[in-house]
Amino acid sequence: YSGSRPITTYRPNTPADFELRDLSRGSGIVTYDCLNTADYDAAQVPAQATNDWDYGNVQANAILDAHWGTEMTYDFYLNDLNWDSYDNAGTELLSYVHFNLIDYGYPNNNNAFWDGSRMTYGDGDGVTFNPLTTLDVTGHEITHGVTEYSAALEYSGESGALNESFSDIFGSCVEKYARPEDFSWLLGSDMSLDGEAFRDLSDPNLYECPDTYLGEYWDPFEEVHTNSGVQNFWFYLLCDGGTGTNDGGDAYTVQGIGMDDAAAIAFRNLSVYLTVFSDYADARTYSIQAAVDLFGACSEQVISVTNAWHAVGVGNVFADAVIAQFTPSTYYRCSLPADVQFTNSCLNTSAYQWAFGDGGTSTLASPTHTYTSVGNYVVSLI
Ligand code: ASN
Ligand code: ZN
Repeated sequence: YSGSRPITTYRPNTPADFELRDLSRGSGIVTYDCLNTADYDAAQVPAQATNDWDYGNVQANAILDAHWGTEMTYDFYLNDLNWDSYDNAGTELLSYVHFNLIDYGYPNNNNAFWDGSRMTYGDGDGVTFNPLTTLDVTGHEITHGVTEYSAALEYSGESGALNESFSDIFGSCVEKYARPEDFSWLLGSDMSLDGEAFRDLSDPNLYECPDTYLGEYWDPFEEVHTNSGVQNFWFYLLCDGGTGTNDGGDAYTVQGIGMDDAAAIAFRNLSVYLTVFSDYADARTYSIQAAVDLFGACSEQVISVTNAWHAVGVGNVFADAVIAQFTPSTYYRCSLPADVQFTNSCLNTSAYQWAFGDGGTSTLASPTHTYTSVGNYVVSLI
């Protein structure tokens, strides 16, 4: 799908065959041919005497797309996001290609999936799709592994929609990273036989996914590949910018900040802040926080992140104001010494000046203070 590309292989000795094993990245990238069965144990690592690989047609070359796409996904995560393989521990990346379900009565395997430790790719039905080994799909599937080892977003409801969306987002980033000359916001377009892709991040409605929270095409049953459209469109607007009116009737204008900054913000949200049951409101709150961390309060990135969420119907436009607010872990203690944790929930802040009411102070974002004598204390945060 991507023309002629350099790949890394392995030759155990001379004159042995070259094998589709890349031992130069992390603990390795190994690509298997399932030989049109659904039997992982029978799968083989392709090997040949010369190191020029071309099986002559797009179907057979799916093995090479998967190998190269996995290498590029590994490089994108390491170089751009400082994340080593799917688990950030460099663990081996295994791909199983030509995985065919005829044995189970499903000949048209129009799917690819991550099962918790490896990728599997079907060959498509030959009518709507060729093999599912495009660059963006490989990035999508491996990102499911990244998500499992970071936020671990539960694969249902809004957390499931976010999980799916992060896979579409970073799948698109992999395509842009490795093949900038032939990038599109469509997911799976390279392998389409009928002109239809799977999804479009720049126009989710085209594939009956919502571009507005609770808007048209929002699925009340919360199918994860549908409601992912909201964060997908957020990411597209954040990268490229745009103006319009959303399904809630709100007019919006978003200045694009480019894919590098947008990806850094989305990844910090995924890897530092979001957790198993995070929802769209959390995605907004913590992507804004991630942008503050990376680019500073009131930066253009913070403004665009906020306004892009407003554009997709999650929260208000950026408010040009600084707001100080916090909550204590408790309002009273019955014994001394008494630790109280203060968690700030400020907006647009970058520095903190606390006075705990007993003479103690702190400049931490969310400090803990120990009270050592009985009394009422008024705490202030500037
Ligand atoms: N290809 C699909 C995906 O990665 C498989 C699934 O439905 N989980 O989302
Ligand atoms: Zn997925």
